[in-house]
Amino acid sequence: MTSNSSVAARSAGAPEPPGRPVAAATLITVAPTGAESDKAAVPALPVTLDELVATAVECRAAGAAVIHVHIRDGDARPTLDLGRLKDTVRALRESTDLIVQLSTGGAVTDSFEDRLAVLDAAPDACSLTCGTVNFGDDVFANPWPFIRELYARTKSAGVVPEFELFDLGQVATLHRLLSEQGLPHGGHVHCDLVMGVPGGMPGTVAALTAAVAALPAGATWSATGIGRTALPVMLGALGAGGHLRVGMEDTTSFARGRPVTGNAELVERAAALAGLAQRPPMLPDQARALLGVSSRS
Ligand code: KMH
Ligand code: ZN
Repeated sequence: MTSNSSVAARSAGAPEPPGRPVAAATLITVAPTGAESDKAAVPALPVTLDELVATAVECRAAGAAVIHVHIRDGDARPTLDLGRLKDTVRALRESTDLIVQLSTGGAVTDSFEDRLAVLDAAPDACSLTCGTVNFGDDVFANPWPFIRELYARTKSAGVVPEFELFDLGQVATLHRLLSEQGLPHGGHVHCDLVMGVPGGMPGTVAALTAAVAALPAGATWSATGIGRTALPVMLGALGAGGHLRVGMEDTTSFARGRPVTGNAELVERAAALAGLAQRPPMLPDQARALLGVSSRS
């Protein structure tokens, strides 16, 4: 048998390879702002509500289905002001059909109380980080009592959590959370591997593979690589059947020495790579069905 005919024989009627199923389409989440970059240093960062809405519209057109939102105050500093959060949710819903996912991570300086209160802005979804991690020179604190309280509140508020995982130990905590409190609102577990944070797991394909192998059965996942790990993580995630998160929260350089000009070009690049991988971007309605987020009536 030639090597070509052996390939044909293997692919005709051969069972699916073992492991997690590869999704037919790619969920792209855009994280446009974050809490870490300064507007003065990164002028293209969307920090006002108008800038955020304009970015959201462009990113939706480029292939995003979910927006992961951090907001800023009038001086462009990170804030969890509830009035601003409510205005933001409303404005994003009025101008796009994106799934609105508010950050409950906020900035490293935010109190647990303020982070819990984010749910009062009634987003479709929220982030929920599964453990404390060194975060550059800072510490992003997520002790167990806070995690379980936040998770319980997502259920009573009817908000779909996305489990943010910065290292392998946080995957173990996710298992602990699910075994204690059961499935999230919406009934589906979706995780985001945040890789390459100084203090968290590295943005490598080896780390990605180990983290994915440890996820709960049936969970779907996306991945994002911070800074220069953005591309290796994106390519690895596409190859391993995962989904993508991109945006200026995680990456402010498009290429070496070339700053990002706007979030849309990061979404366009992710959508193009997803298309090349024969897994084109998912529409928001498909993403709602995947994640268990109710349709907007
Ligand atoms: N800004 C980081 C300290 C999240 O959004 O939930 C936390 C963060 C995670 O970005
Ligand atoms: Zn975030």
